[in-house]
Amino acid sequence: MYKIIVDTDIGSDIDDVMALSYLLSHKDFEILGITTVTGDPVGRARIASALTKHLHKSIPIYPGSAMPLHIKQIQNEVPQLEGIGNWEHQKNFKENMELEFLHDLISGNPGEVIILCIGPLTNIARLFVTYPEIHHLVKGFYSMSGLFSVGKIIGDVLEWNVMLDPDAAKIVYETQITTHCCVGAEITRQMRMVSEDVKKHFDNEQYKIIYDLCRIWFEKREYMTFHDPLAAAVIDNPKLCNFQEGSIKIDEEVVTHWVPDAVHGHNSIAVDVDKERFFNHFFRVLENFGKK
Ligand SMILES: [Ca+2]
Repeated sequence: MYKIIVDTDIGSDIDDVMALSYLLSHKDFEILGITTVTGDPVGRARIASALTKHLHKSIPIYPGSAMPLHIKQIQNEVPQLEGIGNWEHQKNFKENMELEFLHDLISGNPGEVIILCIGPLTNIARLFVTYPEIHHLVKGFYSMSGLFSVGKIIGDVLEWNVMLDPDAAKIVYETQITTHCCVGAEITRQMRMVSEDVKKHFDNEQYKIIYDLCRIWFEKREYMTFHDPLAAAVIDNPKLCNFQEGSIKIDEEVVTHWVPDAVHGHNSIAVDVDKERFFNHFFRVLENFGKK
């Protein structure tokens, strides 16, 4: 059983809904807590609670940082809030308690807790700064963040989660954790599916809540990219990707760089992915969604 904390910006890109649904469906994951990050963290917490309540799971949810450490927030809106209108959800949350909550979970389960960060890294950076010894007690840290093969990439060279709070990303990347694993955008971008094909999976009674949350996405976009679910899935299924050891650096333009170094590096990144295997695994796990 994996004890996991999920730190998420659920409510913007749709893939956080997919990642959380995956983890909630997976019999080998025990979600100890959920924290939310970026603009309107309470709105994001409400969306997460709609999923947990629907599945009758009592998982504590704490809204975290609305603002990056030093720069302006550009992810203020939570478009998927529209999707929870008909679904029961928690409306009030304890605010400004997320760091204490994370600290208590990790120190109460020393060496057992895995953190999965699928949003900007603000909450986790603040945790590591506020409690400078806590990272020694973390079993593993996984994130969907960074973009590492810049030379080979056509299009954007900046990755969203790092771009929204590069100062936080730098702190987290420099923190030594036994397993410190990033799945970068050049890998997760490959996990793309045509919206019509995604709809075929979720347009039925079992997945009605997921479908409602995706509705706005489907209206406006032809594709869905499963960035965050891949970062979640490699925790229990590391064979989905090959990984390399080394160090992550962030330059002044907020571009992430990868320095392979199996001896001194404490980061690891995914360097490839088996897309078919991922989707087979993902949808197999989702078959348990809502089933006891
Ligand atoms: Ca996300």
